[in-house]
Amino acid sequence: MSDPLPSVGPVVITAEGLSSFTPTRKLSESTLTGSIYVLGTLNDLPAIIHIQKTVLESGNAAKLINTLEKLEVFLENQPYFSTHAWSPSTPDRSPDLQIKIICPATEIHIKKYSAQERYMVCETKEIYETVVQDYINGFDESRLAWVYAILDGKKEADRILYRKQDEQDGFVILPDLKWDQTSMNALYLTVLVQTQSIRSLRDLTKAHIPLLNSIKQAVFDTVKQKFGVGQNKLRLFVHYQPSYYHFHVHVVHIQSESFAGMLVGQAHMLDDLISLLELSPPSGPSILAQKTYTYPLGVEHGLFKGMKEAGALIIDDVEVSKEAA
Ligand code: G7M
Repeated sequence: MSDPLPSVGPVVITAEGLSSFTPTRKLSESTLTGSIYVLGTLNDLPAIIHIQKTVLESGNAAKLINTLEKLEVFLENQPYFSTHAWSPSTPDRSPDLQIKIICPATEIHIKKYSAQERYMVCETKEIYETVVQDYINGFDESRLAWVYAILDGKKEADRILYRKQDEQDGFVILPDLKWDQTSMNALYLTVLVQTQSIRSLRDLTKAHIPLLNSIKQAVFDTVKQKFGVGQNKLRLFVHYQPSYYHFHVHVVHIQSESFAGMLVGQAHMLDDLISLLELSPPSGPSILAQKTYTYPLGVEHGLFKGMKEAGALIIDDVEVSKEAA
């Protein structure tokens, strides 16, 4: 199908000229970069405008942080804070920045957010029992303070979307730290279970199937009722390894672009977990407890050294033949 360019004179682009841009509709948006493609007309000509903030250069980022005109904190769960911010040029309009703050940040936070080399590891049941379990048992309780503060109603109480009160089967649904509740395509919720007995998906048993199903149903009902988003638009998944060893489920809109934590290897669909539990033997360890997990691990991760010593790192020992080289 041919779609010839209309023959018009030279189009001159100036800030003044753009003031007459009339938007027709949004064509697409990136939840990752916050950029938008808008269709409209410019001097009666159809025009597509892609608008995106320029990538911040590190020197400018610090300057921007020092000179903000206004800041509104919408999540406070010390040391974690999420805010909307206004840079100096836009104090009276909608916030042009979403700033997340960790303060006071620990050495572990610093390592977590530092660019680092990552390697594939293969975690068998034996490696779990000899390396990972010790790591989880030694996990500093204070790192879970934010979770307990939410479950106890001491933090983020006004953000709770749903709460089922029960020692064994209770859970809460609330917006994740990463979501500012402005764009539905970026919807990101977290479900925290009440029980402290499930530290990771390896601890799930057949007995947890009703809990997992009731989480699913409550998420679908809550998201539909509060945000008008249908269950066929949601991805429910669980991390392995997670950052926090208190069982929780991630709920993300399928239009949301990939966070690193949504990649295969780390993200496990909740439905797959339920299915594997259903297929597990009636008694004894579940398939989830016994299976091997393969995932990338950063060299700064607390598990890395132990995994390396236990031989869990996948070795790059493929011999390249002369022809292939
Ligand atoms: O990687 P892991 O599966 O452990 O993910 C933990 C999730 O909890 C991430 O999606 C975080 O963004 C989210 N999260 C972390 N903190 C510290 C908070 C918090 O203080 N409040 C809320 N609402 N979510 C958090």
